[in-house]
Amino acid sequence: MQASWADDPTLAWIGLGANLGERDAALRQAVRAIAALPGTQMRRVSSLYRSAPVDAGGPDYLNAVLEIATRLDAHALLAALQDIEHSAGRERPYRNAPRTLDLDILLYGEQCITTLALTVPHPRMHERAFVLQPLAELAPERVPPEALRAVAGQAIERCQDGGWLAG
Ligand code: PH2
Ligand code: MG
Ligand code: MG
Repeated sequence: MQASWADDPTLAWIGLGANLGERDAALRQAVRAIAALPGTQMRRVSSLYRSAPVDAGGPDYLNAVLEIATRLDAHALLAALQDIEHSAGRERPYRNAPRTLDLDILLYGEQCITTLALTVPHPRMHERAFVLQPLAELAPERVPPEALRAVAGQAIERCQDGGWLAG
């Protein structure tokens, strides 16, 4: 059985997205819930971005990235994020369906993880401006400039600085 609790905290970056309901309220509530997880400290949050759906339909998304330090292992963190999505009314009628809240582990320290439940780094993060732009604000060393250039054509607008969290 894998340990779910480590002695030293690991830096992790979480992608937040919503395109249904009160999107900004859902993202704010999610940040509060993540910061309250056991062994977890919120470090920084990116600006808030509005982005057109990529490989998906429905209304525009609000997206941001959150940096945390956590003693939860990656699978325990995933389970906790799924609980938070569920509490926000997340439904999964089909792949990439519009959603009230999506929380994705983008990076978990330097770890590469491939299990049935979880792939880290997030397998599609390098194709998505709505991940790379906010992540580059917090961890530019983890975002190759050529990846940012490759997504430069995607429709995305920075709508608020990190103060969005205060509401
Ligand atoms: N999430 C998806 C699919 N497409 N597009 C945008 N703009 N933002 C998202 O968060 C997003 C998406 C699947 O998780
Ligand atoms: Mg996602
Ligand atoms: Mg997801």
